[in-house]
Order: sequence, then structure tokens, then C-alpha cells
Amino acid sequence: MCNTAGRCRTPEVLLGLPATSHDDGYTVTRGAFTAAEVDELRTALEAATARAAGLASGAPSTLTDGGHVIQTVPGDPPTSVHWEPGVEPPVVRNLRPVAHLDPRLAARWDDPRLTGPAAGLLGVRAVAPLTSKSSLKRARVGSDYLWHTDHTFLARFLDDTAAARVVTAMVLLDDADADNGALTLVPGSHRGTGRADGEPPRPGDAAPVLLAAPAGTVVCFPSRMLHRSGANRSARDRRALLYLYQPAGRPPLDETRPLPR
Ligand SMILES: O=C(O)CCC(=O)C(=O)O
Repeated sequence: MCNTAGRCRTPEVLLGLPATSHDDGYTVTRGAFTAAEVDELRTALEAATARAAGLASGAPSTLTDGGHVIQTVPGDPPTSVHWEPGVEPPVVRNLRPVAHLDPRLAARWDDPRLTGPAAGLLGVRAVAPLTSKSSLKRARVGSDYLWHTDHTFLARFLDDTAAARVVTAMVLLDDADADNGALTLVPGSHRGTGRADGEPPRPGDAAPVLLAAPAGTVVCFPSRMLHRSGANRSARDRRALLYLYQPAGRPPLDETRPLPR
């Protein structure tokens, strides 16, 4: 089937199934979103980022171990604004949650091109939103993400099992490659447990895979999958939206209190 711009999608994508599937625990769907759809998401994300950054003046802030400043701006729910470390004038690194800040972003929660691969990886019929993030990786100043699994962050709020039953659907809003900080995953690493933030791949892990891919690609991977991405040394932004899904019937992260440590 083709749209009015003449762009065609495979029947698999229309059915919400990943066009490319890997036994390694993740899926990559190139061409999932059309150029016009990517443009709309970029515009919406830039509007949301400008709004959140505008609200940050005077908002409470915390300093991470790595020297990053994170502010919490009011909203329903509030959004964490994470700034690039040591960059003047200040540049936003990411927002969480982000989708509720613009209806064009929120509308994608139900998109079968995201829910299909997420449900497939989780092995369930229906999924529910957990939380959403942006990753802006601006040209020349976008900083790296150390080796980590999303499970570590989620386990602050969810029990171990629930934190493991989460999948991220990442929508690339710009072409991504090694120069502008494309995502690197370690295939199969989601089968292991207990990886500390910053811990590199272990002997016996599969070789890391750099996902160089065009804007409009959707990458889906589970919360226990080890991943990182490099700094953006290029003159091109490397923006992405990340929608985190869980099995249907569970509350969103922002309705969940942090667990006692
Ligand atoms: O944007 C990226 O390259 C990585 C983002 C990420 O790993 C995260 O938000 O946990």
C-alpha cells in the first residue's frame, strides 16, 4: 500500500510487525516513518524542548555523579530537563517524560509501528505506555551515553521482574552514524543479569553492533540490553524519541513511587 507521496510500506509494517527481526533480542525497522512524519515529529519535539527549557529557569535542580545538571519543570506529569554538561549557552541533552508535552508526540503511543515490535519482543498481545524520553544529541555538543541497561534506572521504581518486562521503541529523527553518535547495542546481552552502569561488554558477549540507520527507522530493544552511544562530533544533530512500553494493565512510571533503597 502507498500513501499520497508515493511512499510504500510493507504489509508487515501496516500490521504492526517489525519489517526486520533479529534473534538477538532487538528489531530494526528501516523506513517505518515517512519523511513527512519525521518532519512532524521533529517540529513537535523542538516545540516541546523549547517549552520545557523555558520553564527551567528557577526550577529545582540536582547534580549527577557525572556532573550533569537535571532540573524538574512543572507539568502533569513534571518533566526532567537534563542539560549537556559544561556547554554554554546551555543545551538540553534529553527530556523525560516528553510525549505528553505535545499531542503529535503523544499520538504515537498507539502507533502499530511502535506497539507491534514492542508487543512482539515482550511476547504479549497488548502493551501500555511506561514513560517517554527524547535524546537530542546536538551537533558538536551532544555528549555520549556510557554502557548501561535501562533496567538499572527502571529498578529504582519497579521490582526486578517488572523492570525487565520493558521495551524501548526508539524513533530516529535524523540519519545516525558513527560520527553523530548512533546507538550501539550488544546483541543477546538482555539474557544476562546485573550489569552495573558503565560496565563494558563481558568476555563471551556478542560483538557490539553500531546501528547506523536513516531517519524514520525504529529500533526496539529490551530494558536489559546493554547499549551505549558516542558523542556527536559532527555538524549534524542526532535526535531521537524513545517510547518505553510494558505489558498492558500496568501504571505509567510517573504514577509509581521510587522504591525504598
Ligand atoms: O540516545 C542515545 O543514543 C541513547 C539513549 C539512551 O541510552 C537512554 O536514554 O537510555
